Amino acid sequence: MKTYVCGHRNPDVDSVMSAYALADLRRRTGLADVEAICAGRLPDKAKWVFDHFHLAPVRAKRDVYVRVRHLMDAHVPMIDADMSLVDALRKLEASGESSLPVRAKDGRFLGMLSPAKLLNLFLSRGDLTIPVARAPLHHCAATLLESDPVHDIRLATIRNAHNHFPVVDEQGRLLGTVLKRAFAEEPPFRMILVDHNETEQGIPGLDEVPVVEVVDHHRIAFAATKEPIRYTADVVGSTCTLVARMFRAIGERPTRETAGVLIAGIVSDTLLFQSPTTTDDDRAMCTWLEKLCGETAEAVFEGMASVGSPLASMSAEAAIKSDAKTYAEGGRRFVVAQIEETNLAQFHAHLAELTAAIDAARRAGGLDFFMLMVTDPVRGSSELLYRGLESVRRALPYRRDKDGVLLMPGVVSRKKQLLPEILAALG
Ligand SMILES: [Mn+2]
Repeated sequence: MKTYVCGHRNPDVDSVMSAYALADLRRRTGLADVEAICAGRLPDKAKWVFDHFHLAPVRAKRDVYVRVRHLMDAHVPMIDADMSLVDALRKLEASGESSLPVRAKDGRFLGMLSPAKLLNLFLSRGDLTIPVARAPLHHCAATLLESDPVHDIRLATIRNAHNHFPVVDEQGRLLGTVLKRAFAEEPPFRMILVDHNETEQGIPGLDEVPVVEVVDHHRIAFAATKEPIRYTADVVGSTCTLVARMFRAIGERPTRETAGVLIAGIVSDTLLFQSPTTTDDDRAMCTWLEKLCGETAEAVFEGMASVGSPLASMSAEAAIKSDAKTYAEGGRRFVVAQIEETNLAQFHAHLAELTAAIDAARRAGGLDFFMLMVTDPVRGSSELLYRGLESVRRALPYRRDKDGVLLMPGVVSRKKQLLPEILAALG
């Protein structure tokens, strides 16, 4: 039976990485069919980690609802419409089923072959060498769509008189059969939760699937379980710290790649050990993992920080030109450039190169002033690097910080918020 390892909705790096590494550990400890999944879109930083360590990323999955296709019975054969009725009846006999689905040449579902429907044909001594397509077929009403969630149709099928339900895809092509008893069986997969334990925070459909294990570092609000489950929780900075500890506890060494994945989760949740949630155990596990991985925690953290950061990934010259607009207003020529940067620390770290690049661009373009607006779309604020005419800078309504950068809280639009202030400053 399949087991999914999954973190919380709106997944973060710790959720994704702990799922990946725990699936690796469980595979080693003998769980045959285990897959790490991501509850929704894979974060870009997590994608960087998998690329960096040459790993296939975990699969993004919208939900874990049990669907009709999960219940299909592979042992129930299908009858092709051009088969002779005699051969089809032999196949039906051999299958031990009371009826079998018939499919047309183009794959469409035609109806069910059932001896009861053929009684008239037998009694009239009809020719049994005719193709199935010309025999009377049973048209049962309950054809199921493979993508139907089972919870929507369970009651209707259990009440239905038939025991066999043909399953079709969106195009009406026959895919197989679901037997009635499948609806009463346990779901065909299990869940292992990482980095969360509350059902409401989990992947949709979680409440229908048995949870067999939890590894987490959050408050516990887990539902009562029917059977004993494995539950690992502790007050540490990252779920990946707990997974690393579990590797160590049974004498398993993560591969270079899995060690890197675990480091990514730890430094991401602890903000490279700066977060107040950091514990000695986070540092100790990370030191162990660094040896196995051959990369430092700082390097992995920096790599992730460069994702979605134009300042970390391009030169200062390229950054100031990537979205620069030139204006001629009030007898002045000037440029307002804008970049999006979710990590404003990157901006301050690159201030010297950016200033030099801007001054060079001012000289080359004969500009009166040049400003670079660095917008943090997450916080909805910007900071401004201004070079040029002092009179204009002084007339702008923004406070200067100690780096000389102008602070623009709540300002995100160059056109609607910054430009009117510049025009006012030009008088
Ligand atoms: Mn976490």
